[in-house]
Amino acid sequence: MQYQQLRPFPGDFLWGASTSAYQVEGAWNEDGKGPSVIDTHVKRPEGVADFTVASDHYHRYAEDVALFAELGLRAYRFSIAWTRIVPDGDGEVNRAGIAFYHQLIDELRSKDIEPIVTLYHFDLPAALDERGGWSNRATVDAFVRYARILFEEFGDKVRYWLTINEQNMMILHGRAIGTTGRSGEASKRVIYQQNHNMFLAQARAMALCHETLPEAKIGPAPNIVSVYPATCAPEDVIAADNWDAIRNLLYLDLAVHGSYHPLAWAYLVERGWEPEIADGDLETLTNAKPDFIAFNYYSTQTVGASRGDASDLQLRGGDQQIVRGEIGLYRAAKNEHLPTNAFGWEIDPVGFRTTMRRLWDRYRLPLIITENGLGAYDELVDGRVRDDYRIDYLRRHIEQIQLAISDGVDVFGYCPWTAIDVVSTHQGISKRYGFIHVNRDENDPRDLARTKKDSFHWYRGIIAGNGADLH
Ligand code: BGP
Repeated sequence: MQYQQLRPFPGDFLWGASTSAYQVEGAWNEDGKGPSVIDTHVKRPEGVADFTVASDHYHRYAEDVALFAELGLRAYRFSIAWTRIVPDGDGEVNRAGIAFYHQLIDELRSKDIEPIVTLYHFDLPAALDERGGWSNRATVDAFVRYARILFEEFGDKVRYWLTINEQNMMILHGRAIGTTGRSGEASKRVIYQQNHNMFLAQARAMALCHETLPEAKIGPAPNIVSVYPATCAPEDVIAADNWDAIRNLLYLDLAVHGSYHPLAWAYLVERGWEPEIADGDLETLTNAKPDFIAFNYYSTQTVGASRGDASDLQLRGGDQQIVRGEIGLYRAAKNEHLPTNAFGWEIDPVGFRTTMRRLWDRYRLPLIITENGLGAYDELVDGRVRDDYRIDYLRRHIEQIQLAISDGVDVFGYCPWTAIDVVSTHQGISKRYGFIHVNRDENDPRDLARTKKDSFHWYRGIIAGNGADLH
């Protein structure tokens, strides 16, 4: 639909930005923090930065929050490191870790920045991983206990909670992004049991949040793409539906309705990967109701009918945004209409609108975008980062939010990835996303000085005008 007049962004729209604990904080073993699977198991290619120092936000959070305030952020979406709060996952509580997040949240609130807190963003405590990780149902109890600690500690300061970041990517691409730890080096059957256990953990955390914090809101945060058929051949449409069910709807239906999407379940049964469902599980899943859907959007994906052989598969193996293909199910295809970024991720602003429309159509829950952004090889030249390519990317995506709002979709916030440069999941610090440049490279942490990029000044203007100055 084309409009004569677009609807404005709501007055209380949460213009924000995102990070995650292990990618931004550094201080990986300080003040009592325990190791997570990221510290013990991530295997990086030679010369790619690790997460030990990251962007050193742990020590520089006050300076960073002052910059976020200057940027005009109304919200900041970050994660709490489980291993700072409970170093071994389910034992002693570490007061120093709790104190850090009190300071961070207080700093944000003092500047009128709404904290949006992810409970778990890829960094499972290594001690739990040693005991089977998500294969072990005791990890579900440990997660709920950890959630309870956070709700009790921060419940009077935090209104928006996210359960698990990109559970679907941990299941589908855990090896590529390095989130599996030891327990994830398992068969698909085991991994889909882990998936089921994570759904239980999420459901119980949502129910607990509602019980203990009636004013708070909580939701899941999967990575969602709209899936396009490679052509209008009916077989390609079936393939697109297959992949949509397994990649997106499995996770969304479980979070919202507490039930397995029928096509995804048929797939699991066909492969012999269906999880064991214990007595009471289905009740636990259906009793939990999210208040909103948070989702991360970077691109769409395009697939065709399976040819039944290795030509279905993407040779590079795939990652969060690069579709992999699966024999007998769908074939990875390239969308000739879309450009790609420097890392092979397709760029599709219009697909963003499609994704918002589809989510609203199916679930009728308010939406918040908790990640969206452009990874690029930024260069700091004479104290300036001229990232006009990022401005262009963000502008074109924000325009599509306004179109989706005009279509009648309830979108209440946008938190692009990232507020400040962080270390990428598997491609180092050279793949930058931030509004604020951090002076370091893969091997040398340098002075970690902060510099506002051109996109910082641009986004500040967009927020100040509540999205009215996009064009
Ligand atoms: C998402 C993750 C983030 C983030 C982002 C960009 O999948 O939730 O943690 O890193 O993608 O991905 P990458 O770092 O691989 O470029």
